[in-house]
Amino acid sequence: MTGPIGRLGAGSAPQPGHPVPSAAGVLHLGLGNFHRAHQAVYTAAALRAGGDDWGIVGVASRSRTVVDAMQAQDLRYTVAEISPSGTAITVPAVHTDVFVAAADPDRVVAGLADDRIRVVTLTVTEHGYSTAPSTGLLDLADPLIAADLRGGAPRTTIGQLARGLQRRASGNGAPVTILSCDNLSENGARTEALVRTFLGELPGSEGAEALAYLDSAVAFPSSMVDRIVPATTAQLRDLVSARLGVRDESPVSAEPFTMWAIEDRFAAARPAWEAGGAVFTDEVGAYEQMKVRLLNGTHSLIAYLGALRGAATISEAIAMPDVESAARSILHHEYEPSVRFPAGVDVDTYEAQLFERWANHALGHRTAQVGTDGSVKLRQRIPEPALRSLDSGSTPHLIALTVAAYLSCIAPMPGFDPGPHARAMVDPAREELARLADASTDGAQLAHRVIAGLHLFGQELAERPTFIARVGELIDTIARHGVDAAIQDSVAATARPTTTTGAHR
Ligand code: CS2
Repeated sequence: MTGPIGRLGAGSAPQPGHPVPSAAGVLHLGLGNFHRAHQAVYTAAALRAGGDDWGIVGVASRSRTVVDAMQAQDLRYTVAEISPSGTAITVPAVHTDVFVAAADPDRVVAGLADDRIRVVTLTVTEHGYSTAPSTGLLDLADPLIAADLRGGAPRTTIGQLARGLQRRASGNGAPVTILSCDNLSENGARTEALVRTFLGELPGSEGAEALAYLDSAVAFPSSMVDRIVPATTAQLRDLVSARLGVRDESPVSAEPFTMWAIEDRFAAARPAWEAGGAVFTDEVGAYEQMKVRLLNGTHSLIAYLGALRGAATISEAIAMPDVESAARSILHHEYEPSVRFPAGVDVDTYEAQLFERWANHALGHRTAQVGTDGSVKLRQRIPEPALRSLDSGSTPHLIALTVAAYLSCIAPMPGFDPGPHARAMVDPAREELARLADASTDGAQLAHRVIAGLHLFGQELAERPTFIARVGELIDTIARHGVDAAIQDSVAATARPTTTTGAHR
């Protein structure tokens, strides 16, 4: 590139191809890359289909990065759809305002109470729901939740929703829909339960009015979201700026594949997201199960095995034949039998697509990104299919390998070096797990402390000694003989006929 170039803005951006929204109808919590490459793109299509009052107010939780960049660019940014055959660029232009919740917490509450807002959407990640790993319920021991319950400007998503709905209720607020777009099963019902718990925990009858308002005027439909969206890199900024002829400091890249299945249970009006291909269905539960297990569960396995094998990206990892065979094995033997597929979805086609998506080497989706927050993500992905296998008399060797590889990355046994990609993974439980690893003499002890002691994967798996022992063995195999040996062992054990008698599962 030669010489300075201007900055992306309303005057310099390509025309969005839809009316620029005149007002906001959606408040979105979690202004990250996923929202900008998924929901925002569907909203752009909805605006094209009519209804220019469906703009989005985007709220970032703590980081100023995206907010500052978008504010300097008249709220514009680029979506680069990247496949091995090329890159397609669009500028959605659907936001009417953006701000940071931590800097302006009252504005979140005021936004939720504003009757013009008819839909509140969430992409706050699994970590953003303040649940206790052992129970999956609201973590009342979390100091941030405790502080939000005491009062003042709320800092947690659940506190913000509850306080906002309280204010809306006190002004006889109009009906509103809260739509979770995170990778949790039954994400709508769970969000509702968390908000209700919060309101129920308020002193005296402080939450009563809001609870009654929830009964009559608030809907929490579930939704399944799917699009692989990597973190933004300097390389992407350069590529996009070269294509646009102006500088975009905050572009987002995404794979071509995109899917959104939504339960059609809204309290009031909503954008015509079907114009962008969203599916309104009463089978959201089946879509969620299929996606969270087949895509996300296998994704975790690929990320941890890949990182331990030195792979920086998911495409490098899945190109390794033994990682691919582990992925095929977990899909066929452990995840697929645990899933009720939605009508009309062909399993073989869906799985073939998964391998194609993971192999998209142009995307640069990092193993460290997928491996981040494993302590909260795996809780959504592995317990139910693992329990199902155990109950049917077989050991889920590849799910056990997922856990063993995860712990080897985040909490390596003393003397084992998991390598730079594992070290780059961020995890809220990292310190606690590392302490447990340091105090353990072998994998069996570590697995026991994490699964049975901490209940990191819930109460039920905590009581399955066969599973815990298998995780322990595989941690030792990884530390002593390398991850390749652990993959071979797990894949071979899966292929052998089952010998479990059913005792001590
Ligand atoms: C990934 C997901 O980071 C992860 O844990 O499994 O972000 C995945 O890329 C998306 O859910 C795809 O829809």
